[in-house]
Amino acid sequence: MKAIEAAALLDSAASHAKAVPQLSLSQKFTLEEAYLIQTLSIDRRIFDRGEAYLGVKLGFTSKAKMEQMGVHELIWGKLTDKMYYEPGSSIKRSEFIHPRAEPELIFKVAKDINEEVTLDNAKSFISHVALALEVIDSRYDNFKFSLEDVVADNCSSAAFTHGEWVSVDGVDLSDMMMSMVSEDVIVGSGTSKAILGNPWESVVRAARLASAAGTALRAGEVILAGAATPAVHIQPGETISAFADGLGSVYLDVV
Ligand code: OOG
Ligand code: MG
Repeated sequence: MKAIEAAALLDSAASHAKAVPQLSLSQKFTLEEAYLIQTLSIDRRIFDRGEAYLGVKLGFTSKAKMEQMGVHELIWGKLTDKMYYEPGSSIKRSEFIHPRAEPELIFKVAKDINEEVTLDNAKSFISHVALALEVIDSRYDNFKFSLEDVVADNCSSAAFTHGEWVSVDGVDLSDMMMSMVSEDVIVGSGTSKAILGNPWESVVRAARLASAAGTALRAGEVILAGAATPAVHIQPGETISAFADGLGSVYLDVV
């Protein structure tokens, strides 16, 4: 299958909420080809259907996630406005295949990043941070994939929301308790430290990935930093919320 066909297959699987077999079961492909498939599938959203590009997401930034999914390399995907939900809004289970939620942090880029960023200067490119909830939904049968499969599938990106933007000067992200609650039960909790040892490292790594790909992270775009805890399945009738010290809470109603 050509990259353009694989992109169409995965995009259609997402649009129709119907899983497809892992690509790697029928063909070998490289990580570079996987990113090409990802780009071509995002191009369909942006150029064919007019979705707006919002920024990037990182995947497998925490051990918990790597272990849950059996993939141990940092990956990145793209976010569009179709994936964004206002906080507190309803999300339709039927529009997804086997959605799972995870609590995350999201950064707002204040100044174009087209250079190497370090932990020391990362803050100077970012104005705000917010608590986020990401809904991931692999387009593959049984939520199973190889590294290349998941990259081609835009890192399972499906939906996200976030709470109020907070100035980065007012918060300490280094060891923040983050939890996810469903119907008054804690379904996941961890510290922000689980995200690459320090969530600011997500900005460093996103900048590095962008530079390696010959692109930039632009002012106004977002960086979804990666989950600190394993993802949990979500079901209709459920309200799924995330909480973090200093960043408040955010929720989605699953209908
Ligand atoms: C891939 C996406 C991983 C994260 O936060 O680590 C991810 C997946 O687990 O399906 O979004
Ligand atoms: Mg995630």
